[in-house]
Amino acid sequence: VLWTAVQFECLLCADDNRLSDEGETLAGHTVLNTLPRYILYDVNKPEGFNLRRDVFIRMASFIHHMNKVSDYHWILVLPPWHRLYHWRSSNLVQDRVPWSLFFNVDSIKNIVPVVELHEFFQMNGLRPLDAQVTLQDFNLKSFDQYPDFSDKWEIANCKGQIQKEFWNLNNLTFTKSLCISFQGISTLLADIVQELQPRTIIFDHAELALHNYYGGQEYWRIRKSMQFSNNLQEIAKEFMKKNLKQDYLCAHLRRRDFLYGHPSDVPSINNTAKQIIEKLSLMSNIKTIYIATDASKKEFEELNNYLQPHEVFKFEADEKTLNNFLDGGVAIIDQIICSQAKYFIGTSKSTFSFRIQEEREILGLPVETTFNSFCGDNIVKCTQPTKWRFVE
Ligand code: GFB
Repeated sequence: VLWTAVQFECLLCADDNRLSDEGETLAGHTVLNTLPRYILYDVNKPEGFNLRRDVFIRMASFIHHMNKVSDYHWILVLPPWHRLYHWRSSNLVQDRVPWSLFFNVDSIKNIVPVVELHEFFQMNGLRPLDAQVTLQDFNLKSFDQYPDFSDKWEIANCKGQIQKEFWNLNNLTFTKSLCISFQGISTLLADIVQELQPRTIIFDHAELALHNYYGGQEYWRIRKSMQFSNNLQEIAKEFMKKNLKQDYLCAHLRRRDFLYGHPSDVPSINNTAKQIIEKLSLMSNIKTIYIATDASKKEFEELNNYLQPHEVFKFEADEKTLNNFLDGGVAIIDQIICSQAKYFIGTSKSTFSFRIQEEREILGLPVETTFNSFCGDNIVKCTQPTKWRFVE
């Protein structure tokens, strides 16, 4: 593949700790081809794992676009997973986790030119990045003004604090730093790159850049490439082989901060159990229940009691699995198991549930077994998730 060849060339400049343009001489070698340029990004700190996966797709489409419109070859640097708010095991060090712990990065590389952060450092050394761009919203000037949804960006005064140290790395520095008010799709970022002409650039708050075409062909091509790592797939498979010998229903029950963030979407434990039992009564062939949840132990036990005499399973990581694959890996194991269930019911508005629905679409499971979510306690009209169908 093209970028592998180009990367190889860039290894010449790794010795030198600097990137160079076409024709420059580095350590006695003449670099004939244009060397790649790199785009790094980060996302608003409190955002969870599964929204971040979505932001990756937007940035991957941006990289595809850059490689169509620019004379240079652009590579996206995968932002390490770092101290996510929902990763609660305080005894584990969950800093700067590479994508390869969770994903099959080779599969992603077949579709998107990406490198892990440590690979970028091998190429770039300690050379400062040419630009740090902090994206921010436009100010709404007055209440009576019609909202303007047109795609636009402009260099502006910084509204909030800008990030000084990405992923706690004090050796990642920048030659210049600016704030840009931004509204639009991710490919609009290309205009910023065009203006600044950097060789290396980092965008912060990349979540502000929207999808070019959510649910389109390119979206699914990138999404499909984000396969989970073989190790995690193996652990899930073993668990299923041992425990889930018959057809099972998976319920994803999002609680904790969702109880405050989306109170009307999360049913009480008792009502959750009622909704699961009601579903099962309509499907005579399913008797087993798998629960994926971030609920506390006490809440899970309460749910389990309400669900008796059904057979109820939940994945509990042993110490070794948790140490090796961290909270993020355990969450993915839950997602893999739910993606293969005979029937899935998730939590409304949870991106954790959305990603399971996508996985099931990729697997080609019947649509009516996938796009289902729990109804909140006092909801008059309980809307079900939009059916985002896989397109090839
Ligand atoms: O993934 P996520 O963005 O989904 O964040 P939402 C939820 C995190 O909680 C997951 C843990 O990444 C896991 O770490 N978690 C949730 C679970 N459900 C499960 C589960 O079934 N099993 C396991 N093992 N872990 C949004 C957040 O969460 O909720 C926003 O992204 C904000 O930052 C909002 O907090 C209220 O879309 O559900």
